Amino acid sequence: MFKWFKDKIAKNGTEETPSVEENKSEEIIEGEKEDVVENIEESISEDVELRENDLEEIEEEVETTTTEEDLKDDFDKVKVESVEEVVEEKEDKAEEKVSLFQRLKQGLSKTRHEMGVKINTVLGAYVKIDDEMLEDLEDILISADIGMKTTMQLIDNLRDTIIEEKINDPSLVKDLLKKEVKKLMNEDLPTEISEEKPTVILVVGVNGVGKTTTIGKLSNKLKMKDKKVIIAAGDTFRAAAIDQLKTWGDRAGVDVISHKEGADPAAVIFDGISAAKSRNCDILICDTAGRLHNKVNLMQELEKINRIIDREYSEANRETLLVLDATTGQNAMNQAKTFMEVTELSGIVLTKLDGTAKGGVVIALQSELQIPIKLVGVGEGIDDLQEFNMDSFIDAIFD
Ligand SMILES: Nc1nc2c(ncn2[C@@H]2O[C@H](COP(=O)(O)OP(=O)(O)OP(=O)(O)O)[C@@H](O)[C@H]2O)c(=O)[nH]1
Ligand SMILES: [Mg+2]
Repeated sequence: MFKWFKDKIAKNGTEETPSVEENKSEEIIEGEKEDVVENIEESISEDVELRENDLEEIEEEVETTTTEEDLKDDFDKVKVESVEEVVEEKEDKAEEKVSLFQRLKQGLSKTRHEMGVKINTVLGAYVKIDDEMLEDLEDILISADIGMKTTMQLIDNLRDTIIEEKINDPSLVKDLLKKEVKKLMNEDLPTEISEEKPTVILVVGVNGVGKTTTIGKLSNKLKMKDKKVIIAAGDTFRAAAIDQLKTWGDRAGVDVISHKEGADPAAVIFDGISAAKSRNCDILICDTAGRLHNKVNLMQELEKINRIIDREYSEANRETLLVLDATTGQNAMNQAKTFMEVTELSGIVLTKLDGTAKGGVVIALQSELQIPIKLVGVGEGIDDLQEFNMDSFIDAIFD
């Protein structure tokens, strides 16, 4: 188009125009100029139109291809990122599970030596299953504090299964025994502690079993789950008990509501409830005294505390956890029976499993009392409290 214009100019500029025609052609030249201008305008507008079309086409192309690809890329990126995140999260959880299990296994090593290792030795010594072998198993279970009643029931059930399924190989017996233990312990019992807002957890048990320590560990555990926790120092028996709880509260970063030594425990719980409400807490944990002279005293005190909670915090979910010291073996069973007579229990915390070979008492407690073990203490550290998992526990003591 510009070439045409250049040609025209060149033509006009180089042609020798006859001078005679000069005057007469002024009009013609003027006309030609107009033609030239018209042509230039036409071609410019054509060119603009063409470029506009090109631009539209390019824009359209860019829009469609880029948007789709970009979207796809973005989507893929998000997909990859979220898959990676999920994988990472799963790996973290698996690692956490493994380390929890290792800690549990380590904590239960004494019980495992008393049970799992001895059971392996007995089963390895027999070529076929007979009554003598079952008697040897019975002795091992009793010495690991599973208790006479639960042991007899386990061995009877095991014998029935062996006969029913016509099993001869002693190496299969351990897995059968694990299955029988699980059945007897009743997998359907609710093992989780209520964490729904608002919840009151009353912690009871005789002195020295680990109530205060458990409260400290549990507060920390709940706090790590972003729960707002508050503690009421309901054991007013000794000033040291209140100080001990405050130390745990500091460690876990949780406030402790307390009165002076000798104050009415129910009044402390009352203040604890008010604080839990006004500070918008999720969970209130109440310590109680274990040093009560007799069953009547214990019953009266727990009744009073329960009345206060019912009256002042009726909307709260309730947990009453009985703390038992695993090192006391069958004595823990007797304590549980006493507490069941004075108050309703929603779960058991079994402490000091790390220091005993009597971990089998877990099986007896849950089977005979049908109260779920909810937490187990496997050491004195703040992280040494675990949610009870029946499968992990059984694996940790039998394998
Ligand atoms: N090894 C071990 N020691 C524990 C565990 N739980 C608690 N203890 C220890 O047991 C002792 C008693 O614990 P406390 O928490 O004071 O017991 P308590 O029931 O509050 O006792 P009172 O306040 O006297 O009624 C402390 O030395 C704790 O460190 C555990 O799981 N393993
Ligand atoms: Mg205490």
